[in-house]
Amino acid sequence: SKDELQQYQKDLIEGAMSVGALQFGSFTLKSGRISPYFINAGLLCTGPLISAVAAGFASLIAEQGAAFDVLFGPAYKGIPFAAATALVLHRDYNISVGYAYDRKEVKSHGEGGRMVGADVKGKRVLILDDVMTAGTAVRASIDLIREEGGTVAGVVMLVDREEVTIDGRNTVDDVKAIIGGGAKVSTILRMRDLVTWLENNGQTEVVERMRTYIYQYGVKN
Ligand code: OMP
Repeated sequence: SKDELQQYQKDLIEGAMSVGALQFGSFTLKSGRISPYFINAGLLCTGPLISAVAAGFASLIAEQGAAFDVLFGPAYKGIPFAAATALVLHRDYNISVGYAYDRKEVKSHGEGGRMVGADVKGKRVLILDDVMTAGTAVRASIDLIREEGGTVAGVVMLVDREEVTIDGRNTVDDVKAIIGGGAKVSTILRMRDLVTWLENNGQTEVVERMRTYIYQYGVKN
């Protein structure tokens, strides 16, 4: 039986496809894996799309219910998402939090430092990012927050590709264990939601290629 998708999930998938932020083909990932699909969240760069993404994140955060002070959106693609989500949390949920992001390059003049925006020192920080595959990027964010004196409160992702780490463990379980304290890792869209959408839209050939890829790199349930 097919899982039903929420309307906002369908809207996000279709919106992403319409601007090429979700593509099917053959793509080499950061982990070296050759994937039949790729999400380029940087292309979700219109008012309506960032509005949909931020609304999805805000709803996920409200649902997750983790207490936190600062939203951290890593450079570059996490930055507009964290800012827009802080705006929606304030406007629609009466939740007031700061947002912060990092620099890709260290600045030696002016105010210096690796971080921009809300101070994370001594704060509970929720990490918000675009895509999680083998967990390398999110682990780097966790390390950065800790080095800057913050406590990681949890993770929210736009897309969880539901894959294993480089050494074959469940990425989400691995990230939860690194954070500790029963932290939650939540996502707006998972690999299985993309497959459901493809099935519902008769994309049999793409579904086949997705399944082959999942067999190789997907989390074993
Ligand atoms: P991991 O660090 O392996 O979890 O991969 C996540 C990162 O890979 C993201 O932050 C992106 O930089 C990039 N990525 C995408 O943007 N979209 C994808 O569909 C897949 C990847 C990827 O390389 O795995």
